[in-house]
Amino acid sequence: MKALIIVDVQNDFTPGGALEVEFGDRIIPGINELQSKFDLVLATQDWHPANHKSFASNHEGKQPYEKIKLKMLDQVLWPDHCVQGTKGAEFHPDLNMNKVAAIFRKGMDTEIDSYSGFFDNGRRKSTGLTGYLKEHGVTDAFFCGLAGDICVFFTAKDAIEEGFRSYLIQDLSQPLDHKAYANALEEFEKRRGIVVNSQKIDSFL
Ligand code: VGL
Ligand code: ZN
Repeated sequence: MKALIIVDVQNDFTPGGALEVEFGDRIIPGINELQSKFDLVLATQDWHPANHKSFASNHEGKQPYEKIKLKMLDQVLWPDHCVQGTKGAEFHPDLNMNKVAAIFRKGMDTEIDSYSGFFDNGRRKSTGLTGYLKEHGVTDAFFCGLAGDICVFFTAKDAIEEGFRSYLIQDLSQPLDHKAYANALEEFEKRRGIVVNSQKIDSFL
């Protein structure tokens, strides 16, 4: 059983958004097209309270992209983004959500960030995604979305550790930082993750 997991294709990560990924909207038609090939389609949604500690605005004198320690973990401070209930947190209007069976929200705990759709960055709490996938008999998990070097990468990497065959669809993900993305893909493959192109995905389905 194979599942497609669409990571954080939200307004704030697309052009015009608070934490925009350049060309982040260009992957959406391809993601929509791909969905019909999967029996199970899921999505993750970055979903922060306004007082989230990953926001620079919640630290006196700090600017976005500065680095701090949060609960002993390295934390990049971000512009306010994906605040619960705002337009920026909504899925991009062009993303077809009809086939999406469940949405896994993350980043709700003010004290810790959550790049992966499986766990927070300290691996303290699970979102339940592993249990959901296992209960549905999923063996192979395919990931795409935004941002390629951050939430797509960390989610796909955790999928390997959770015992799934994990595929990262390279052309249907867009990174915030291209150099970080190249490093991330290399690390993903070293850990036996499989980087695929949507045009060649049929041989894996
Ligand atoms: C993300 C930074 C902060 C992502 C989420 O979805 O890649 N990046 N929050
Ligand atoms: Zn976030």
